[in-house]
Amino acid sequence: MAAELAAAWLAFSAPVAAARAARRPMVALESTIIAHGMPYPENVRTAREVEAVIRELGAEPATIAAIGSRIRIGLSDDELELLGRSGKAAKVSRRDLPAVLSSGGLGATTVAGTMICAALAGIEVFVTGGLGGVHRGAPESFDISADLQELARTSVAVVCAGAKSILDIGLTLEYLETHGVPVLSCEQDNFAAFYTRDSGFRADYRLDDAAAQARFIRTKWDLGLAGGVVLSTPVPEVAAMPREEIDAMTAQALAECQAQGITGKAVTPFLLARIKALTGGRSLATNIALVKHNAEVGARLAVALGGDCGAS
Ligand code: PSU
Ligand code: MN
Repeated sequence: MAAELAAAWLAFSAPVAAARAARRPMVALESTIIAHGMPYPENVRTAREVEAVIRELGAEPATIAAIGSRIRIGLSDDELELLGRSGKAAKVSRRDLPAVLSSGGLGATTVAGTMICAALAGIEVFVTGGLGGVHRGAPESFDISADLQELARTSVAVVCAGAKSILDIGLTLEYLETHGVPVLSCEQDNFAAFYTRDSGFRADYRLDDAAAQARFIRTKWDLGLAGGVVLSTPVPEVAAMPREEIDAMTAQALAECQAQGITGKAVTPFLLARIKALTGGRSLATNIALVKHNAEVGARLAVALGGDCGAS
């Protein structure tokens, strides 16, 4: 009954509906990164390129947003353009979904919001840029992304380039440990740090191979251990930012954020935009490169989960 009620809020694009009917592997994509994480027109262009990467590797991309009182699973070019260009989309996390759907507004889903929608749509793999996490100064501000709590409860694998260095990555990993969320890494032992490859913190398990990642994830869910899995993969070496530069820019952006009294859901978009400006646009190129690389890793995982292991 509950599932039927939820299904009435979902609307699938024709390509995603076809992939579902044929039980082909699917990969969910978020829309906050489009509406709030990158400037126009790079945001829309990147969204389409990321979808193409996933298709090329044999999975169907499903970009998710709230449009016209429906959770849209799979977006047309016009809908991507609307999200990326209008500047009017709300940033939609768990608490915001009822508001945007009941009012018929335009909503870009965060990692947390997209995980919920992907799970409702039966999509097991979700590709993003970087996870939200525990913000620096969280012991005072209480600013901990709802992404982490969603990972604790919703059974979707989230492929990311680690968490942004604007966060306290050590505390982010502690929080995930407390909530029993496994953190996998591929291509290196350590958890990634978004603009840079190495956070300095080890991931729980290194699994380079998609089949091994799929076996781990399927085993967790077969055991009834609900909740997400994080799969971290580093930004390709050629696109990584120098660590000293990103650290200095991050410190400056954080100071400006505090001085301007910016709080709540506005913090992350502000920091991303300031770091982009302070690096003369280079952080945006890094951001785009890492999302595309995540898409490759996510597509391979979706194929592995959909293949040998069999969808449950
Ligand atoms: N990673 C990016 N760009 C983004 C985000 C993550 O590369 O824009 C977004 C995601 O949607 C994530 C959100 O869920 O930032 C976290 O926001 P907050 O810190 O307010 O929870
Ligand atoms: Mn926050």
